[in-house]
Amino acid sequence: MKITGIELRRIAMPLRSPFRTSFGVETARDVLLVRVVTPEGEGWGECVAMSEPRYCSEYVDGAADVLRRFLVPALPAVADAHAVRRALRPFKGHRMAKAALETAVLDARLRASGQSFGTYLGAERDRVPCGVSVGIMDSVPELLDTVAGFVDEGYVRVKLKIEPGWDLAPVRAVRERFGDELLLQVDANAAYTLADARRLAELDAFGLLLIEQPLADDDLVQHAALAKRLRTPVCLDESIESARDAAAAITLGAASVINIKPGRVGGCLEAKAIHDLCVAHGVPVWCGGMLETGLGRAANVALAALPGFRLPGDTSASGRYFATDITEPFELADGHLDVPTGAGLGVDPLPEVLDRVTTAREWIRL
Ligand code: OSB
Ligand code: MG
Repeated sequence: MKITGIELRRIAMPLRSPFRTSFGVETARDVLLVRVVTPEGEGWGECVAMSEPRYCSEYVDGAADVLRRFLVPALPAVADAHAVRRALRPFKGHRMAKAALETAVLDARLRASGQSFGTYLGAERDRVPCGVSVGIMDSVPELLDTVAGFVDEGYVRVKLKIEPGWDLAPVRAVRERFGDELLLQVDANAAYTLADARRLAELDAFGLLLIEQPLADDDLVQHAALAKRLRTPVCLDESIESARDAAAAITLGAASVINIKPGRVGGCLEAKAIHDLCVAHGVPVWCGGMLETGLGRAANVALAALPGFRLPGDTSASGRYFATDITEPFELADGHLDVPTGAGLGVDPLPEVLDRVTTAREWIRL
């Protein structure tokens, strides 16, 4: 498949409500989309980098820069996803930028051959159970109202964002209000240190599914030490950028569950490799999210249908994030999202919506 050009398109998507984590508050999603154009058709990839390098070192302007300066010029003349992955390997890091480009090429390929992402990746389900990630709030009553709304909508699992000062009280309140049956987990986005182990162990009383990324991204050794002091399973997000990282974390005892985000690990191929590794080690995985639009969501939902994804993911419906998505909205039915069955990602950007939210376009001819 010959690529004739690449479009980098920047869009601004207002969030329905501010999303607060231990690393910052998001009120709008600033998204870079990659469109690959070939004689046989086009393909799309969504870059999950955020405006500022707070979740990880990548950020949207940096991703656009590395794409136009290094990654796009390195594309092989005849591109398939594996060849793209090999061609990008010499450039260190920038996994979110690489993932967007790899996804766009894979999408173009699969659209041309009529195969869906799900089928290509090895999906074994036609719908996936969905959880919801709930940001840090100003008060516990406000949190309880928000969680009640999501539970009423049918979400099968709730994840609470935590940080020092917003941990035991909100978890206790949600448990008391919604009972022991609610599947509940927490995500600290690296806000604690090992000195907080005693406090984190108090979360053991609440029967959480897992605690996600309690400590620093680059500290597997301390996560292993913490895991020994908790009954709550430790899950890693930010720490896992590759299958090698996942293997190290499992070997060290730093993680007994892994959150897989295709963007964070450099694309669906690496995500699948992590999945396969975890299945081989009996480690459950689930599909995380980065507040994606329908394009990124389609890839996540396809991935989440693989057999090792044994826990509900942060694959919420479009309406949890945006008043209007750039694709047909993903809608929750009985707590699940359907895995798209159409060719490639199986969803298309709606041209009028896309144009309305576009803030910049750049065409790179190859
Ligand atoms: O840590 O999982 C995270 C959103 C942005 C950046 C990091 C994270 C998140 C979420 C929300 O928790 C996941 C989603 O609903 O897309
Ligand atoms: Mg996380």
